[in-house]
Amino acid sequence: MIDLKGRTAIVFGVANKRSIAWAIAQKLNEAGVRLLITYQNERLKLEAEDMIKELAGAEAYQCDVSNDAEIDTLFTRLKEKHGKLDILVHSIGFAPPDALKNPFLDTSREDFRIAHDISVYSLIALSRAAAPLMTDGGSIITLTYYGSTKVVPNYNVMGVAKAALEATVRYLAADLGPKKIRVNAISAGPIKTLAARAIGGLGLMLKSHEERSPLQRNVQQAEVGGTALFLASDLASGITGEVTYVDCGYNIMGF
Ligand code: NAD
Ligand code: 0WE
Repeated sequence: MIDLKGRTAIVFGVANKRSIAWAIAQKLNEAGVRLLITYQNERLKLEAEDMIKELAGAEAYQCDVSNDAEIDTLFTRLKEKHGKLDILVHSIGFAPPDALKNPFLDTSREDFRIAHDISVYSLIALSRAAAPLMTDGGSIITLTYYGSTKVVPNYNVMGVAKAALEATVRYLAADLGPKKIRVNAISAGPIKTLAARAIGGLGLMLKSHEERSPLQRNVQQAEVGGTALFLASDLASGITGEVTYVDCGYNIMGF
């Protein structure tokens, strides 16, 4: 049993109970971590406040990561209220829908900018804001996908953004290593969440994963949560700048 009593985590990217961020929050909570959950906007507020009732001692805050002022306000409040932070989970990705529908060649400058701002730059901004609160060291975890390294039809500009995210993990790990802050990514296999359900052909993709992955099934949110708990814990004290695949082995196959 991993025991993280006395630690505090902030989790970004909870939209509903299917969110990978929610499964991570639950695993951390089971290990005794105090949870601060953030939701993107007013529309998601009630759902978030209702969900955190399941987590002892949890609090919910609003934060749109495309807005520097909101990030600033959030971390000022956290510093006042909690002083110290140990774990940050970044489980956010977004590209405008047209960019995932039209040919990659037609990606507009604005859609490229938005995808990278929300899916990649936000990790830099949040890490910079969190680092001064991680006075005993810390663990920063983000979520990526196989489309960063191989072409997955329709993943398009998100694949380019995930490649940049994985490189960002390495550069942040180098900057923050001297402060004993580790930065890692989990590359999850496809999971039927809100972000994934909006995609046409998800059913076919899940079926093909089931057939082709060594474990012959799809991965579940809770398994990603378990890996996040490990990466957040001292068991992973020697791991930083890495991408850990939690995909039932799909990525190792050549055919
Ligand atoms: P999800 O829809 O539950 O989570 C995406 C979250 O991003 C939502 O909570 C949404 O509110 C948040 N978000 C988007 N724009 C934001 C903004 N401007 N400010 C603050 N929050 C914002 O879906 P999910 O599948 O749990 O996705 C979480 C992460 O996991 C993403 O990075 C995604 O790329 C990654 N991922 C998902 C899968 C999958 O198949 N579901 C696989 C691998 C990686
Ligand atoms: O990272 C993701 C999802 C990212 C995502 C999803 C949406 C849908 C709604 C980013 N932006 C948006 N914008 C929207 O308007 N995944 C890893 C899940 C996913 O998305 C795919 C996939 C998989 C898997 C898109 C195409 C092909 C496969």
